[in-house]
Amino acid sequence: MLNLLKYPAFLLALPFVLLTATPSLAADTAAAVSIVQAWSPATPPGAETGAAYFTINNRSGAADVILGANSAVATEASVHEMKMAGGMMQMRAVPKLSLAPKASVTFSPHGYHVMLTGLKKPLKEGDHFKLALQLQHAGAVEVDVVVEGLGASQFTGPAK
Ligand SMILES: [Cu+2]
Repeated sequence: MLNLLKYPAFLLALPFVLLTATPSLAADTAAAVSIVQAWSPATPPGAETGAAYFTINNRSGAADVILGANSAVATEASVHEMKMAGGMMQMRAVPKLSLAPKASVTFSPHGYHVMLTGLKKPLKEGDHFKLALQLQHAGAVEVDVVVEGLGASQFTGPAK
């Protein structure tokens, strides 16, 4: 049994999100890869960049690869990683991110994120927007991203 104290609330909400996820249109890859708990911190007025975080689940028995991302809210979306290098947090682009079979990867403020570059308007708390990831095998997988508060550090719930 889970020790509930060790798990943030957003993990406990996972079954609900899985049940309400939109099925993929491609029958042979339906639900092979799903994205849940997608969120972005709000951005201050004038900010040109934002970030999106989520958990991506590969339920298939085969590995897959995230090849890119896109969203109508920004001119460019790409997978990045924060990493400690020589005592400094550095950000680097990850053009191909492998997903092991039957594995999940959680994007979070101290690890992987989707960088949104060239925001067309500020991300406002309570809003939500579509983000699509391009996978080598599963194809395009879309998710609804909830905008949390300015400076938020985790997903707190579905769209308000
Ligand atoms: Cu970045």
